[in-house]
Amino acid sequence: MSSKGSSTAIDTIAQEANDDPEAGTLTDGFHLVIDALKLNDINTIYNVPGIPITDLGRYMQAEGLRVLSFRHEQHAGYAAAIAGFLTKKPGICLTVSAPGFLNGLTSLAHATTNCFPMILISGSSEREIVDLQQGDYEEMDQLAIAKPLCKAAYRVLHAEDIGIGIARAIRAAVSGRPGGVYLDLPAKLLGQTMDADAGAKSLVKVIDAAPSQLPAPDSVARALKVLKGAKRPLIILGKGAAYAQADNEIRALVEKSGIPYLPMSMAKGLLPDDHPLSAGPARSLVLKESDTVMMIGARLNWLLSHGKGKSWGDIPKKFVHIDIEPKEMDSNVEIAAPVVGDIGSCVQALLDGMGENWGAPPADWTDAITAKKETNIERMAPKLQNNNVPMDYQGALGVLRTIIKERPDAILVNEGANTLDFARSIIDMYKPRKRLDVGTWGVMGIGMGQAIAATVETGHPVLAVEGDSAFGFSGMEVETICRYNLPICVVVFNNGGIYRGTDVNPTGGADVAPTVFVKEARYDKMMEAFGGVGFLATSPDDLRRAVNEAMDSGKPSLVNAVIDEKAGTESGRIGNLNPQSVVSKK
Ligand code: ADP
Ligand code: TPW
Ligand code: MG
Repeated sequence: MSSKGSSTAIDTIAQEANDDPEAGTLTDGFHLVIDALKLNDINTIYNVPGIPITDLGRYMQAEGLRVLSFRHEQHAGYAAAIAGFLTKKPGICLTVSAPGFLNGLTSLAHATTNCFPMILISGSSEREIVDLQQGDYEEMDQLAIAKPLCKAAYRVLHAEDIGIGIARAIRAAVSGRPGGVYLDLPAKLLGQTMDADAGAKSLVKVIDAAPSQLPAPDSVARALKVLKGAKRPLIILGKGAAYAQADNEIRALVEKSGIPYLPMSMAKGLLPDDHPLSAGPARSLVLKESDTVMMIGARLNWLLSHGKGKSWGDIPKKFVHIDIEPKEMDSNVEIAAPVVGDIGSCVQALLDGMGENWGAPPADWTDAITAKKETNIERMAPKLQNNNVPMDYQGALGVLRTIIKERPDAILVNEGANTLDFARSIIDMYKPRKRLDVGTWGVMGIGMGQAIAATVETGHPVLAVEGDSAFGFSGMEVETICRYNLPICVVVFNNGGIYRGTDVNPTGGADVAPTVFVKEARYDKMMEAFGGVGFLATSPDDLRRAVNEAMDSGKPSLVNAVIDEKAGTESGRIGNLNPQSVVSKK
């Protein structure tokens, strides 16, 4: 590394201290970072080593932190982001400068978009050289680049500010609406020294990092009034509700009010999907026919068609919206009763306000939902039991549905297009925060990072259900899974391509179509290459045997599940979002 640049006051003091036999012991930037993290109960680091943070990772491990090295920063970042979701503590991703930082930045932006607390800590080059653009090793103005993509971004220049810098990063990540925070640590900072006692005193333990935010009493009264007037009420639970860990309060609210609920993808299992008040299998009906909708930790974004349009039908709706972020209110439609606060406090306030004799919604509403659910479930049942070869999505997912029912503690990670959409509706979840997926962006590549963090943070086994394209984005992390010997079973839904494996190049040229992969690829061999167990499954019976064996063994495993290459549809269930050419579609 370059040694150019002026020395700081701290360096000078430290040098004098070293020369003085009477002086106390010294600490340095490396150890202040570690001590600050430990003081705040942050014990796991998802990283990729290199200049200038290789030794930081080594010292972290020496000091008892768990340091997990990935093959690419994006996956370390997705791991950190989902660790934040699962634990309500910021997940930490540690990267090198410029390219490593940029690789991590995608996942930091993802964390922010999904409201997951995460801190991306990147080493950076010499400020003096970067700011004059003199071409330092991996030169980049990382702080400026990170700023628009995260909730907050900080840089620490002096060792004595490390404690404050980390405290600010933690508080920014978890308080209010959680999100991603960038923390820039220049190489020179890590080597700075200072008196150890003064260093210890400079550290900050963050007290009450995410304080309760109680809703205003009149907002609660207004919400109760709107709910009381409802003839066809509906609750929508989003991943903010899962994040809040107010599981008992939410369940009590649903059951006391008797209001049917629809879980968003990552809120599945907050109440078990087979709960009598689940309206999951009657989704279209409840969106169209409801007259009052209470959103709890879910945004009216594209995933809910912005709260209007065809899927919401013609019946005017009144919205009650519980969220910690005041700006979320009226983001897409008028909110009749905004309730701003943390979900635990808001839901408890509603429960208190409902009293003992709240009463159930009109029976014609709940009966209509139950009837629709039963019809849909009955219609689906035989499809889920089919034993077709090659497998279709229903046959393969019918098997995995049973496996999750039998193993409700396992965490399901899921990405792909058809593989995602079918799995989300077919696989029932029974416990909170057991379903992790592509989130708000529908991003491909979260799979292995999420799988790794899910088991590391919770100790539970993981079943990762992956489209073959989706898996490819993070496939090299199977080495990471094997290296740490993690109880992860990856099932690759191998239909030979993106959406389908059947596209052809219309010109007849040598290149295959843009959506098509190598035929009969053997993803199972990738896991075997690193000492894990590979399985090939061509029928639902094979799949059942393989996944059960893998989950029983707890060994890193990959099941290559051969799916009919004709079975999928373009973009799964969101093909309508593709723009259409007026010229032709060949
Ligand atoms: P989904 O994709 O499941 O619909 P979203 O990510 O759109 O969910 O919405 C999550 C919402 O939850 C965000 O608006 C966020 O501000 C909110 N949120 C997150 N944590 C809390 C909390 N503890 N209390 C209240 N709201 C929260
Ligand atoms: C970072 C676009 C959405 S879904 C998908 C892509 C490439 C893959 C679908 O194929 P898969 O599933 O996984 O094989 P299946 O069952 O339908 O065949 N880059 C990023 N994110 C997204 N969403 C894309 C591209 C996309
Ligand atoms: Mg595919």
